[in-house]
Amino acid sequence: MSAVRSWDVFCHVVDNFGDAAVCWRLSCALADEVIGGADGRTPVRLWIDDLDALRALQPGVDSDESTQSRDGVEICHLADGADFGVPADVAVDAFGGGLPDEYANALASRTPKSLWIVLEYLSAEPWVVAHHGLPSPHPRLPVDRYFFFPGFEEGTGGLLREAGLAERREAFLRDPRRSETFWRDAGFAPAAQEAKLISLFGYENSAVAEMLDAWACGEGQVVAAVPQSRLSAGVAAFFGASAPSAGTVMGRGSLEVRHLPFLAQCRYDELLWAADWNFVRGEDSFVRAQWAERPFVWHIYPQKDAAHLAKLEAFLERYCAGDGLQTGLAESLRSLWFGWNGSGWDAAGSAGRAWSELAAHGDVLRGHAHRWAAKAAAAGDLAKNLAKFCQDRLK
Ligand code: TRH
Repeated sequence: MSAVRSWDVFCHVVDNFGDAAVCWRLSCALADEVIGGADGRTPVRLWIDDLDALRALQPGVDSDESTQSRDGVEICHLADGADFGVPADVAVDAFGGGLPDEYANALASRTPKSLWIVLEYLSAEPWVVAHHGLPSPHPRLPVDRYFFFPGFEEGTGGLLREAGLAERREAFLRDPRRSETFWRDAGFAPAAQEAKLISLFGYENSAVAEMLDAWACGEGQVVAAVPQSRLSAGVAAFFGASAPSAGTVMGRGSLEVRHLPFLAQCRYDELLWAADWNFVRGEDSFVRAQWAERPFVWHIYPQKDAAHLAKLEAFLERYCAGDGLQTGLAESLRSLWFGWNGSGWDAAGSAGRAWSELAAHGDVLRGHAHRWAAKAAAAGDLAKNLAKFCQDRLK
């Protein structure tokens, strides 16, 4: 439990869902950390400018309410004229979106002092640990901003991993009716027992046809579960169809595609846990796939001049290091990841070759994913690390 008694998390939704997703998870986890609120206010306030993005993840959120409470968090619409009241003990400026000037001015002059934390994007690159936790003077105000970096190793801020996650996953996997329940709730009959289940979530992707073709022409039956995303139209185009609606099934050879609605976050976790392989993207689903302990492929958010490929390489370097993977498997995984991220499968059919090599070693890859999750968790839970970091600087 932390001595920090109040938090304000500021979330500017740039695009997609990850900003809202990370800020929501962080806010809920901080609410679990706080010992009773300060001055009668709710200990954790999430100030977010796009309530629709949050509502997609948490269907109970009301997009029209300027303030509402849920799971111990006060959700406040970040809009012009918002009444911020007294700044919290700690203000979290997520992904450097900035704090409103009015709030920043009040924070800088608050006594006792408040902390300004800039929560950075997740990266596996080696430079992160040296930059984590450093203060930097604000250009205009008499206040330091501390840069807090998530990460995969000791000395970084760690990764968001809420209490009870492992237990929820194990309870789900122990339930013999989990698959039937999941598919029924999504509007489908259960998938064939022997089929390999793959979840597909990504951005528009020129490699999608080659990947689907590899599954369609492959030996074993594959069921691809595709929640509505920017990838859905490209999947439908492979079958010569236009934008699919939820509930649509498409098939070719050994491949059956099931188009799902965009799922509530807790349902999406269940899909990641149930699947044999997960194709994920961005930051939050990338982390959730690691906690699912299943082989996965990451569609990293594309950046200009291919800057994202260095980030991809840095993660794969860590993931494939050590005794986990024989060289051949590591190379096939690298080929699959880089091909999926548009750095091109070097020759026709290389997606199929990489896939058939990996699919034949599913058990080894699952064992590796299990060991990796324990390794990635070693840096600790980000919310706990942040609470301790702030407690040490406020006392
Ligand atoms: O939506 P994203 O692409 O968001 C990304 C990240 O924020 C990234 O850091 C940022 O640079 C980029 O946007 C601009 O991917 P991400 O981070 O995986 O967030 C998606 C969230 O949606 C995640 O919490 C999983 C959740 N989700 C559901 O709740 N239901 C679903 O059906 C699916 C497919 C995802």
